[in-house]
Amino acid sequence: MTAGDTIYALSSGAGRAAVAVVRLSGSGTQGLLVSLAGGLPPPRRAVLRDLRDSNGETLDRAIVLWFPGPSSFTGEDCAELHLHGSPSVIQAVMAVCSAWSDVRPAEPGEFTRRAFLNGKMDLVEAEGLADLLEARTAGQRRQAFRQMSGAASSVFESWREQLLLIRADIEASVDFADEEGVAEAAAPGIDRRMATVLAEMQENLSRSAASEIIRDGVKVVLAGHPNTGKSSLLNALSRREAAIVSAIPGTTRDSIEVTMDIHGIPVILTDTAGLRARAADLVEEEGIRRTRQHIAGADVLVWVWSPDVPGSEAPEAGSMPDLIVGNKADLQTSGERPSNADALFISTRTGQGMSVLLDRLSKLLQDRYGSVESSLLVSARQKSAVQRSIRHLNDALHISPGSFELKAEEVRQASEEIGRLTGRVDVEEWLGAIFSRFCIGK
Ligand SMILES: Nc1nc2c(ncn2[C@@H]2O[C@H](COP(=O)(O)OP(=O)(O)OP(=O)(O)O)[C@@H](O)[C@H]2O)c(=O)[nH]1
Ligand SMILES: [Mg+2]
Repeated sequence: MTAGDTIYALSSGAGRAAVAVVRLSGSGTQGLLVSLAGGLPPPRRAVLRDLRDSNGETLDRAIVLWFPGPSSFTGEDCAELHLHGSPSVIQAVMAVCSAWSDVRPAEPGEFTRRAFLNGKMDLVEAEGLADLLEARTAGQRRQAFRQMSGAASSVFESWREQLLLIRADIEASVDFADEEGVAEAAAPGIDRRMATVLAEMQENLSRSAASEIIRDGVKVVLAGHPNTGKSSLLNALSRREAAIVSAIPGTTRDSIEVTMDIHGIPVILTDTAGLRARAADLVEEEGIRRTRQHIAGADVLVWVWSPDVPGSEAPEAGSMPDLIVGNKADLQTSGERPSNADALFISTRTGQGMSVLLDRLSKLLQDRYGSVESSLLVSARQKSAVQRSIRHLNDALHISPGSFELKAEEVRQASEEIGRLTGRVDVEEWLGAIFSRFCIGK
């Protein structure tokens, strides 16, 4: 990527639509806009203009927006062309853009990348923006918005600032170890302040597993013996024929995943191969091995049994189902119906009990994952950065007060990890913190 390039892209979705948005960024934007629209509109005001190619042919009548840098999304000169959304109009306007020298199609994520490089957003905000664009549920949307809007970043930044100041205090103790009073003045409370930041990080880390689940989806796994109706249940819950259903035990060989939204919580619902001691063949055996893996990795395990499959009530040894569901309630069998009030008995055929099951599942998901929006760490990258920072802080706390240099070094690494988290690691800033705090000019 050459920073000098001007980039353009169709920023709205592909295909026929009422409106299509072509976006431009870079120093060539101004010249291109003048040529296309016959002049530069006032900044940040929507104006209606005829767009013309170099031969003077009118291509479209469009809404044109001009965002001179640095007050733009990328920090560079930017423009938006709101065109009529036909492929022909889009193609004609893009052809004019590409004919301009030093103007080229943008690479994926390049506008956001430029925004990051120009300091318009940090890495966490960029991640939040990416998450927001992918958000499928209300929970995902809220979580992503908090990251994108900088609310999470400001907390991370405050951790980093506190660590910079703590380090500045330790450094001062080193520099003035011989001077009476300075070391003593700086030393008290350093460990306590470190412990406070550490506790805040740890608290966020402990809540982060649930946030990550909200981001990626809760893994709900349907397991049980063959022929109990797991695939039928997956189809009923997802309201589509995603899995093959048949009366032959061992129909499902490979696990099948569907994503769905249960009252704002994203769910990855997985249908698995029925568990039985003797698999019919190697393929089924492999399927059963995968079922066990899914059971082990499930966030929510649903055990499905049915009265016409003897012995199917008892969950797989060692597994801890969150819900046990008896299926085929419509069958007039001599099979025992569970008597306790908690027992769920449904029929995927008649729909009996399905709403109770959905309510129960929804309540379980809400209880566990419904209030996780307060956790700030939502991605594996963010989590591991904080984990590393915590490790350095723990080490720092265990270093004896006399070993200033070692302690300071651990705190430096701890703050650097947080700096990496937001993408703002900068040695100059660190020096600034020390010098501004201690008036070392004396
Ligand atoms: N009577 C009745 N039959 C059902 C019900 N749900 C499923 N079945 C039938 O039970 C049989 C097995 O259903 P599946 O959904 O394929 O069962 P499975 O648990 O996925 O089976 P495997 O893939 O072999 O592990 C099919 O013939 C279904 O039509 C129900 O509520 N009532
Ligand atoms: Mg099946």
